[in-house]
Amino acid sequence: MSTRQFAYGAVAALCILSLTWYTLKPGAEWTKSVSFADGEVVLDPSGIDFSGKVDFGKYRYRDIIPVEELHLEDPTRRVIIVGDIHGMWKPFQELMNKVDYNSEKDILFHVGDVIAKGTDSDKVLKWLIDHNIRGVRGNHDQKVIGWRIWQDWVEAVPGGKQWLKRVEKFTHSEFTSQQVKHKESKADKMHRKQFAFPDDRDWVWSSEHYGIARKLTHEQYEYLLNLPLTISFPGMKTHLVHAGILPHQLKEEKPDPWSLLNMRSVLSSGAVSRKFDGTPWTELFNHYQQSGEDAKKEDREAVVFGHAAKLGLQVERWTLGLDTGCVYGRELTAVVINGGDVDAVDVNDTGHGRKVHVGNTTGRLWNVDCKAP
Ligand SMILES: *[C@@H]1O[C@H](CO)[C@@H](O)[C@H](O)[C@H]1NC(C)=O
Ligand SMILES: *[C@@H]1O[C@H](CO)[C@@H](O)[C@H](O)[C@H]1NC(C)=O
Ligand SMILES: [Mn+2]
Repeated sequence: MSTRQFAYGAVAALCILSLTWYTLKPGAEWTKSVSFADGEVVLDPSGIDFSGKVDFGKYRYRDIIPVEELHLEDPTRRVIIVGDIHGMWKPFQELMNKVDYNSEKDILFHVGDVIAKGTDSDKVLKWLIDHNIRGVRGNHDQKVIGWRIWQDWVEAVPGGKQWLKRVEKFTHSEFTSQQVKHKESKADKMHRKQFAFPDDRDWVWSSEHYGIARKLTHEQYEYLLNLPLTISFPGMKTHLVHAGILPHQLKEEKPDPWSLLNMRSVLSSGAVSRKFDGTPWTELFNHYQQSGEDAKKEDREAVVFGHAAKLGLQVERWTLGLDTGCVYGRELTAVVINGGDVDAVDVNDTGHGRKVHVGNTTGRLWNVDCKAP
């Protein structure tokens, strides 16, 4: 089987698979509304139907940034895209200084995973909010969002707040231990069932993400909720996504969120994997963009992403991976774009300020060194 056949086979299989995911994922809408007052969640007086399922995703799918907003024709203005920050406040600020970020002239975007793992998630979030910075949701941002939705839900239900107080002191192993479960009152046994959260590795009781979620201000929570899964820049023929996206998913109105937040490779079965155990999605994506007739050239699109710290900087013609593992003591990287000449890219240049393709334009890479927390 040729690579090309494989690529198309994989893409076709994915269409089927994403349908299966929809039926498996807990996605039923929580149609009840809650409102906020003094940081407390209070019930909407219109009443709540507790029989519904909670939507732990609250996904926004796509933002489109019109070409006029980018000012690509103005040599004094720039579009900057920064890789996974993960609460690494100091290197983030160093990088902003190094590229001489000017909030009046430059437009900054991030590729998600702005929080968790590093020590200063709060400072990073505050700065992003203060500077009105847009970006996409990462899988770590999503874990925090999911927990916050769960916490707000539990507290909004009668008896939930008191129950949460009782169980919040448990570590993960205590919370899940048979001994603790055995000793619980009948009412608490019922609460545990009533407030069940998804049983998978993204939901770890008493985790760092749980704690960050608990401490988010309403403004910070709203900022995270408003991060879309993808941002499209038709003016540069480029899209932002946290982990990855396949060509057919670019055309879908609501592509499967889990793949966009977690994808690293695609198995020969067509399933998307969060590990590097299949064909890297970037290989399929670049192959798809490069195949086909000249007539298709106008339609070629690129993706800028993060998430793959293990592989580090990934420069290919139609994909650019910016997660260079800052939180693991490596570097924080940004690409700085101001409407360059595509033909002038030296594909063998590995030096600092290296020029790279970004869709139908170019940018230069900048980075700073990081110290693991
Ligand atoms: C990139 O494509 C967009 C949309 O077709 C177009 O408006 C823009 O001029 C192109 N940029 C370059 C540098 O060719
Ligand atoms: C880049 O390096 C490769 C392998 O060393 C070489 O074949 C190619 O000619 C080089 N390309 C440029 C543009 O220098
Ligand atoms: Mn990630």
